[in-house]
Amino acid sequence: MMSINVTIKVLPINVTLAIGSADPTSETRAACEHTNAPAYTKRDGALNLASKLPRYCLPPDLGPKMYLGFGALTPEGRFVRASTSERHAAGTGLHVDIADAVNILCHIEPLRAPSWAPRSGAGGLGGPVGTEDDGGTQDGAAGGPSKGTFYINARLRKRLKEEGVVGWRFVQRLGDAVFIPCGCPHQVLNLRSCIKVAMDFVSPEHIARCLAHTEQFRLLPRGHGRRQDTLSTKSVLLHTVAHALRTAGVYVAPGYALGPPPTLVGGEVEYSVEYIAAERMKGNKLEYNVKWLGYEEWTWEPARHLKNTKALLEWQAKKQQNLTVPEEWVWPVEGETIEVEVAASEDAPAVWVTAEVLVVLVDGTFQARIVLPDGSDQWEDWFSWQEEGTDWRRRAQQPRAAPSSGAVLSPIKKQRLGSDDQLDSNGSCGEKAME
Ligand SMILES: O=C(O)CCC(=O)C(=O)O
Repeated sequence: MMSINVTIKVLPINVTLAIGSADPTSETRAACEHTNAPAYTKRDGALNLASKLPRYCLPPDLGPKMYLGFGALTPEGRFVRASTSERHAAGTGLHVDIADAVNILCHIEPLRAPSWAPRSGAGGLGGPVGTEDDGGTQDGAAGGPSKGTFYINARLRKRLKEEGVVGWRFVQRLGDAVFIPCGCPHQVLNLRSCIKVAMDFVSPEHIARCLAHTEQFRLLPRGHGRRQDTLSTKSVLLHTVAHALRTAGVYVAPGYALGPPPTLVGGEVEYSVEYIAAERMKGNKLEYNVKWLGYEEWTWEPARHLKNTKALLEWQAKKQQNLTVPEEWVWPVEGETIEVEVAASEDAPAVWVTAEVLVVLVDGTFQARIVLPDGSDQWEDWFSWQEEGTDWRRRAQQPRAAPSSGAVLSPIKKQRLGSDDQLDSNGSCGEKAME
């Protein structure tokens, strides 16, 4: 596929956007995130409430989106006399969005602008019920290609004014990032052919409005295109409240978040890494399998996320030690049942429980799923060939004891106790279960 390179100049970075390349997503996203309000526009920005959704929730589609717009002006700076369908391509009709958005004008075709447009070049033109001075061409209801059915032209604008509805009109210039608040009716006319990228976010200031619009969309008739909650607004709100309570140390919902609250570093939310358990190449990029401190969760993270962390140094040291798997070692196979040692706390006696081998890596480490015999809990953990006989063993040996219901156990090598959530209903640490 042909690829066009466009340089986007958005402070504080310059991004080269490869239009037509296989995956321009990361570049467009970088452009949208590096606005002058990254705490809002970054996917994990502290003031972007969508970032409060936990990792186990499927995130809403916040973009980035790319708008490729045809210009409404001729090279001489007059409005084109075009067919309705062509006019559709020169703008986006009147609509409201359920999320806040930032929209950046990245590229404009090099053309002469009309005398009234600013010298630096105007790509898009918009604002709540504000439109072009159309010179007679935009005379009807012209909808955008996907959004909005109506385009408010000069005649309709006049009528709206008589009803007391007025809006603003402004020109978006090359490199401008326009913030469009959720629920704000707006339309766009591209004066010149241009490329814009946009990204959605959910600000604390507008979450109430997001909810109100979600509610309105819910009441639309069945089958209506906008009768959907694309933002998962209520989930976002619920998890924001949970996050706030947890951060304030007020309340932690059982089983919801066992981990310590994340910290804010440079306006970004950061979680603590407990340790790295494995690495892999995805395409030509190195990724690490990360265990998050206090969370029963593993995620694959790009190497850059782990830069300069203690966990990475420890992982590299461990890899150094693990280099040679002894020839005589019998490799576990995926699906094999083994036993692993688990304990409720440092001091509690250990018990062996069965686990299923999930993945075996070439360095002699493997991941296993541990399931408590009574089915009350299960989790995944990593083991290595060196730990055979201490942290795990083959099935032939008899289990020492089986834990009874209600006990909350973790592998001995990774103690995770410490929060009230892991106490049993009597407030004890499940010692009864170990007897
Ligand atoms: O720039 C455009 O053409 C449309 C932008 C817009 O209306 C939006 O992002 O909601």
